[in-house]
Amino acid sequence: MLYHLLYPLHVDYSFFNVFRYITFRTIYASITALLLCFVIGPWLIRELGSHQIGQTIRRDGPERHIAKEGTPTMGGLLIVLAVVIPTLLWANLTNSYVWIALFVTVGYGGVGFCDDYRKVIRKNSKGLSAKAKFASQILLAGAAATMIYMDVGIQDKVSIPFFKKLNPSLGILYIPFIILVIVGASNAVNLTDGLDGLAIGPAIIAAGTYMLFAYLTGHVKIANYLQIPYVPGVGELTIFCGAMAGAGIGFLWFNTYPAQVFMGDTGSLSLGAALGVVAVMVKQEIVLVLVGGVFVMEALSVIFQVFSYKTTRKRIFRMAPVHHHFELKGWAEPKIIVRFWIISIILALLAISTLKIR
Ligand code: 57M
Repeated sequence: MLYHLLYPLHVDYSFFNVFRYITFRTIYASITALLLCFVIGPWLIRELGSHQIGQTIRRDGPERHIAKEGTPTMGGLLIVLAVVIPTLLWANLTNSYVWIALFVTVGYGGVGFCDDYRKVIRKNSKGLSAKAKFASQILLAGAAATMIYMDVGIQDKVSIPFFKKLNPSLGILYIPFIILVIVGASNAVNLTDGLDGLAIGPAIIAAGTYMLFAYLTGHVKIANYLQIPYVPGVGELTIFCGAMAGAGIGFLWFNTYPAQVFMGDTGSLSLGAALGVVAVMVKQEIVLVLVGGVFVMEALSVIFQVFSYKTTRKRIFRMAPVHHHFELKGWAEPKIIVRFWIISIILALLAISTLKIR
């Protein structure tokens, strides 16, 4: 909105030229997201608390979680608002990529909200049924995939990290592939969200990494120089990613150990899906496995644990997802969290290096 209102003034006042630049608007989108969190956060946490929108803690998990009973949840509302509002303010709203990213973020936030609402307010401990949740995720991702494939005309070629010339075309299979990326990312972030700051830290790092990818992919000269796919207009997603990183840092202010609020499915599903859809649109889909390596590791720990238990009746980990394993080994919560952040930073750097090592 600000872009549309203020940039045209550059004809009379050259200062307003600055609104043309994606870099400038990204910085201010991040700052706006942060400020929104600081302004709305304390009020929202008070409101959630006063309406007793607090977490019920399962008794079969690590014992130390029992002390977290009643921590306000659904803090993801803050994340979604702090992503959407700055994007609407600072991005070019005639850009389809921006709208698809917002559609997925709000859509998955809505699914998460329904789940949290049923769990917390209607005291239905199971929330939405697994089937309903999965079906809504597929439907939303399917709608986004169709828009990406049909409307905005993104090529169905997938970039394989480390291989400059290997870009297989998936044809119509690109649609199920996109669905897999979005739904997979969303559920992996959800599984990771089990310790204070554990999901939001890697999400901030991933948003920062995709902020860079979006900028490079949308810049014709840099994209040609790096020999990565050039996608005209996708640079506007830099602003969306900047807002996501800002919203994440703002949320971490309150979610850091010991957490004053949890994001709930409202936050985890929307953040994961947002990362997935951005990865697809900036043509760095496969490298998401590396950028979001902590989320992948958490999801794989569950898959291996379930498989091993079903086939051999033996567990690989003391408990999955793997953060519970370290808790049960006696590691302090902040130690697990910060170490997972460190792993995320290393993986993000490796992912960025794939731009050159090809
Ligand atoms: C999300 N939710 C947290 C909070 C957060 C298939 C199976 C592996 C599924 C998995 C599962 O249910 N995952 C879904 C995990 C929960 O956090 C809430 O959920 C939101 C995210 N969706 O925002 O609202 C708890 O996590 C803790 N928490 C924090 N700080 C935070 O900032 O401390 C969350 C955010 C919160 C709080 O305690 O209550 C969760 O862990 O439930 N299931 C599991 O993870 C279970 N694992 C399991 O059964 N493993 C088995 C098999 C199936 C693999 C095994 O290893 O044998 C464990 N989860 C819990 N207790 N809580 C089992 C024991």
